[in-house]
Amino acid sequence: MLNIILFGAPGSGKGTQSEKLVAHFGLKHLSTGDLLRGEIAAKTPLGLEAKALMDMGQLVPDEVVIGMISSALENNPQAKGFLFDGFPRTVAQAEALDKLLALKKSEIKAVLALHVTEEELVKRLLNRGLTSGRSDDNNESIIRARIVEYNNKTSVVAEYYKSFDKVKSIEGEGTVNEIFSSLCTAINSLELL
Ligand code: B4P
Repeated sequence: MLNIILFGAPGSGKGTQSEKLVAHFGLKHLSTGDLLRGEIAAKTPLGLEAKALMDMGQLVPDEVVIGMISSALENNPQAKGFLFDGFPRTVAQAEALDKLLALKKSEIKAVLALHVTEEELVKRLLNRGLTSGRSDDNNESIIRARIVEYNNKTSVVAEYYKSFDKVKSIEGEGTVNEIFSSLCTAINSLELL
């Protein structure tokens, strides 16, 4: 299986690039943000709990997202690989993912880390907030809180995977197609290994 993590701060292009990558490589896209927004739209108890945290720019509890990913892995036994988008966001989530994949006799092949400056992140998310209807995108202080949460809890996930030599840094500023091309080059170099 080809399992890839697309890693980066909020607004770094994970969702944008994931759509193109799954179409190109035939992977199953697993976005915890999309799964959580699905729960919110369906007004489930989990969705209501998640919405309150997401609206403050905070992470949803680890056990909630790990449970969602565990179900998604079980529900897709035929997948030739997974593209994880926005997950894992904490070291506890990363350790849980490694265990879930080990049960499938599989592992993360690479972590592709998109690098974008904070001012560009804020600009992109405020811009998306004009049309997305997402309550976490239309207020600069919430966007900055999400970036603080990323710096405090998520950036260490890259260190975790660096210790296994799995991280590839990708320039995340440029056109969508330029960044897609860099990601494809990184993935193709893996498949040749
Ligand atoms: P997510 O849904 O994962 O969203 P995100 O990080 O905000 O955005 P993403 O990175 O995918 O967006 P993109 O750059 O593609 O998370 C939302 C919330 O859910 C989190 O804050 C958290 O509360 C919760 N959550 C999710 N997963 C969790 C987990 N594992 N644990 C705990 N909580 C979790 O797009 C941004 C904008 O940039 C778009 O408008 C796009 O068009 C634009 N853009 C993209 N590429 C561009 C480029 N090259 N140039 C210019 N603009 C570009």
